[in-house]
Amino acid sequence: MTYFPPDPDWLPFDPSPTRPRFTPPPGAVDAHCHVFGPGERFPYAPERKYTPCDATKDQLFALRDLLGFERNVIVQATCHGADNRALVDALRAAGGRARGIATVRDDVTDDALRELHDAGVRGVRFNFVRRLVDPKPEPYYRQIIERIAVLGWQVVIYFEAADLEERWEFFTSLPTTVVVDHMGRPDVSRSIDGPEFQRFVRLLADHDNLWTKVSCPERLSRVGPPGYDDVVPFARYLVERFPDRVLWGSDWPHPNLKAYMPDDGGLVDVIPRIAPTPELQHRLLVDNPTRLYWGGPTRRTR
Ligand code: 0GY
Repeated sequence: MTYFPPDPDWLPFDPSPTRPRFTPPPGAVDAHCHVFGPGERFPYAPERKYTPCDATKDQLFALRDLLGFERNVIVQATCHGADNRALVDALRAAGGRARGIATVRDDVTDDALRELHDAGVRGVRFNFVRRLVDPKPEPYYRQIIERIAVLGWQVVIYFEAADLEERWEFFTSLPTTVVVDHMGRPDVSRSIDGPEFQRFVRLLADHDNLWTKVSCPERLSRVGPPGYDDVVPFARYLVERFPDRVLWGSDWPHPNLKAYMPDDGGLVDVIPRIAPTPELQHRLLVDNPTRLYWGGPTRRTR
């Protein structure tokens, strides 16, 4: 058994978040969160670029209940590499109330994919953020897509805003549903109408297989909590323009934040400001993630 001390500057998640004032509708899904370890049972990957504090499935499920959510989509984090055992363990323990997004290599076997599917995995994540991974050449990802598309899985992509132009052809050629993490990480000190964010808007407007998570105000904001006022207009713009292709996630346990750790209840209280009507809230928190990860019910919105 190996003990993995967290990085010296690692900020642990808030151990006692507040209960939010906003009550999510029944069936709400937290569509972006992680489990870390525990490292002694599920070792962190040798190729990882950070070592977190443990953040276990039981702690995640307790948070889900406190925040008023019913389901989670657990996303494999880079600190576990392509070893999805902690993810699968959490999915199996969730009793149908969680789905997963895995990381796989191009040599993954069909049996391994089938096992992930049976546990509740419904997609793979390709991460292009260089401080987290060393991105691979495009054929590598295409080989994986060929393998997972037959399972009906989706692709989640994580990139920095500045990378979108360079990877446009690749992202727009993907044949599956594609979900972009954290609004493509806009620089929220720039204008919503400026070329950078509008390039991202065009990505969604011109490709109806692309979705996005309106998540991570704590990562993107310059002004910070409690209001995250600089991020709200960007998220609200996407929710109002693409109401049937947006998801919300807490991003618990908030890896790699360096300045402060958010109160998770406070993050939930941002939701009614980015999705200002009950109808938009229902689509964001219930209809969209249920359709994408649990296969229904679908509701025509356009
Ligand atoms: C996030 C964001 C980050 C980390 C990861 O897989 C990861 O390690 O996604 C980050 O550092 O920006 O979505 O959790």
